[in-house]
Amino acid sequence: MSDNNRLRIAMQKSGRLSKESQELLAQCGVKINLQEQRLLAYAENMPIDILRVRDDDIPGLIFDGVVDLGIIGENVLEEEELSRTAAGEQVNYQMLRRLDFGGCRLSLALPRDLAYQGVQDLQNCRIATSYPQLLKRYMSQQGVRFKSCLLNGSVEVAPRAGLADAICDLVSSGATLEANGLREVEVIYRSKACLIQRAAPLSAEKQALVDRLLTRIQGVSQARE
Ligand code: PRT
Ligand code: ZN
Repeated sequence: MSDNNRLRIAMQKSGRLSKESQELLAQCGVKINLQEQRLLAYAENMPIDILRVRDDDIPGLIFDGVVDLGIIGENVLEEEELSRTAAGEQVNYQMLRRLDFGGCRLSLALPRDLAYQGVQDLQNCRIATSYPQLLKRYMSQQGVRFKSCLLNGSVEVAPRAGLADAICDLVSSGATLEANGLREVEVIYRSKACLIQRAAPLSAEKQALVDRLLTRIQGVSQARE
């Protein structure tokens, strides 16, 4: 990778967070020449390198200190944190700021025609999800036992396919649940994109640059209110 004096920022390459992550940096005055297929992009006017990866890789890159800053959904961040903690690892990072995009909720949903009175009704059910740790934490707080079915995509078809009784998936408009004959019954986690920093201290120059970016992000967000 390029020289160590440049601030390394990881963001999603392509997906729901990419456009607004790029816009956030643009609003901070960072001029990036993004070439669609490239993993690495360079800022023209500041000592910043952009690493464009799958969103799932971003928490680990921060926890391992491989990059300095990351823009990531809190859902993915917290799932990876819980997963590493469960594996006995220590996880350290700094939460710099919640951002104004990427809003969604992680919800439990059931086939529409199934009766539901409360989360106790899910006792011993099989629940399909891409977020087993967040689901496990919620269910143990509620004192409800369940069986997990890990799917990294197409979670919403699991009940119809006979793989699970219920699902726990991200929802924004609710259209996907609706289209699959499912009903949202509990919101277990609310997420937004956030800006995080690795735990190990940065050089004085890099930290000064991070502080300048944060001031600009704050300015942009206040101007919107
Ligand atoms: O390729 P890569 O691994 O980087 O991307 P990805 O496919 O894993 O993630 P992506 O781009 O789909 O989402 C990135 C992040 O955006 C998520 O981790 C969330 O923090 C945030 N986000 C916000 C969402 C949604 N809204 C969302 N609606 N992520 C996913 N969805 C999906 C959901 O899983 C379901 O399939 O959209 C569907 C539901 O949407 P509605 O509008 O029909 O309710
Ligand atoms: Zn992903």
